[in-house]
Amino acid sequence: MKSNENDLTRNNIPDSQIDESRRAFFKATGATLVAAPAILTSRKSEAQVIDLPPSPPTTPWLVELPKAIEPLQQTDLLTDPYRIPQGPANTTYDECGRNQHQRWAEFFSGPQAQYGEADLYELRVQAIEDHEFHPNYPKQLVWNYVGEHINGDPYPNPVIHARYGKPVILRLYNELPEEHTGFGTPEVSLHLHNLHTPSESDGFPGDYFSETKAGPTISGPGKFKDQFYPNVYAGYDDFPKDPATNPVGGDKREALGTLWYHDHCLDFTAANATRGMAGFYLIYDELDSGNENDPNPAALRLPSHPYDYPLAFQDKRFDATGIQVFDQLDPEGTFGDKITVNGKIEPVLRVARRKYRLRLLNAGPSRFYQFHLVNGANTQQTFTYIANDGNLLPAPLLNRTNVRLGVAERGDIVVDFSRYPVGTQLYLVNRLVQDDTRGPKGVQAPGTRVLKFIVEALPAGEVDNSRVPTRLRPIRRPTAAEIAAAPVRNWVFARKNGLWTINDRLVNVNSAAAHIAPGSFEVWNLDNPSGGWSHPVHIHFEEGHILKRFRNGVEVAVPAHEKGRKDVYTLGPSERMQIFIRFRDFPGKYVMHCHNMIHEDHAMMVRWDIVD
Ligand SMILES: [Cu+2]
Repeated sequence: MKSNENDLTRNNIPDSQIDESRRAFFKATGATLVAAPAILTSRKSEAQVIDLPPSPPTTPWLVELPKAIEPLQQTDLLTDPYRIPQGPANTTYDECGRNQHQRWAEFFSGPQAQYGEADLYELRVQAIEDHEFHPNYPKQLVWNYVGEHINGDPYPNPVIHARYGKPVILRLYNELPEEHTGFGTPEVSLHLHNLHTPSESDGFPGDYFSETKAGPTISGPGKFKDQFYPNVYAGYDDFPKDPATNPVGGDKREALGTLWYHDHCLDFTAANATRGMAGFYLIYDELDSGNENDPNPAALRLPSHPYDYPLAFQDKRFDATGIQVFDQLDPEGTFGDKITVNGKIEPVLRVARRKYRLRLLNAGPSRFYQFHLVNGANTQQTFTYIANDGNLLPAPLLNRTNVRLGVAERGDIVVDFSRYPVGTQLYLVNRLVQDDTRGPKGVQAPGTRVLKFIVEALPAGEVDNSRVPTRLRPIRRPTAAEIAAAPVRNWVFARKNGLWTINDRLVNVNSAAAHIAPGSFEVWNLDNPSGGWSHPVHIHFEEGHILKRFRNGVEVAVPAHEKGRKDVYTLGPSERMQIFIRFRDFPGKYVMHCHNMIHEDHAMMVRWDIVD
């Protein structure tokens, strides 16, 4: 658990002195109050990591996922006059000391939000006592974002449906117990990956809060924090809003679709996210409208709700009694040997005989996946790959057999289950071999079955009008002139004294390593000279274009699914890549980090700022 005193200490030390020993001190301090079920050794050897016994066996296919995942309903935040969302922090009524929402007056008619101006949601981070990962394991404590289901029940880690042109204010209450047991820390910073979000709502790792504690980059603790998501396209300054020609504002080629939110608390992202703080945020627009029967000729009419189905995969480890364990002190973390799908181990999803859009998310903390769809004889089935990292590709990739996902990467696929008779059983398998948190080793069939599909008849009277057009979303690629004119920045991802560094430095949220002019663009070289580790590098706030990839110094082809816009750049061993990225619309502090959350927490992260 962090203390204010420790945070102040870290605040005041220059970057050069935040060395490994001091960092180890913080991590150890952070763990003194952690009790079972966390593993408590302060520095474990590799041998000890390997000695961790495997998770107890589970009987597959005992639990079913819901056939439909309803979106979170809105909360009325406007009836209590003291708690109406507003530009500045509402510290009088216990909001934490966040910075003022940027550009508020461009989205709201007055100092407070009015009815109809934004979609309003409320989530509460809570300790849930009775989560069941699998019927063979005991019900256990998890930490979830809890909303309210449309039927009035608690709705853990809800799926939020948003729309370009309609801002969202998400009010997050932190109701985690201050004195807690197990891994994680009860301060939170919610990051919505990778919406074009103003800095103060980005879930910057130093912006964590609880009722009594505040991170080094916000001004005070509080019970809640409002996050403002303008839901405009990137390029808002360059492509101004116009009621007739550009009603959303920004460059519609920059639209995102499959996003997810998770905790991003400094030093504890892996622990908090794997303890259960992660959910989906899906955003739609005129093109990707979320309605397969949309009469608008511009609409793509991809398979839509309830046949637009998000699936989050997490790797988890359980002790001999079936309770989840995680070592937040070991810089190599805890490698998960059980894969949960939307929080369940080896679940079944009953699907109708029709097309589905499956949104696959690697929600970490550190395992990579290569998913294949197979039948009962392990024969590969084909599907259409339509989006990577939440960005629709310019054109669908047809007849694909696999989706490879680094941590935080997303892959949207369309599977046509109408090709199979009723009763057909199919499996999503992971064929990527990996046995520690350093990275994947190779591909091996038949792989591990993580999800079973059972094909059922289409409900009576229903017709599948969905389609996958030959063109999806146009892309604005950087021009040769822009690339030639772009300043170049080099970032080296390396291991140092058992921790992880970027350009030889551990994270310091108080100091930016790059100061970037608003509206500018740059070429970044991301370099992983190590032969031993893979780093799925995530850059907040803006998507980039991969220009070139190198392995052992030799240029290699950029795979087709990486030729769209990206926010996770997976660097394999001895790999380097060159990317082009713009910095637009909302100045402030952001980060780049390895999204192997274990590397991120042990301290492979760098702050960069957009500043005038
Ligand atoms: Cu890494």
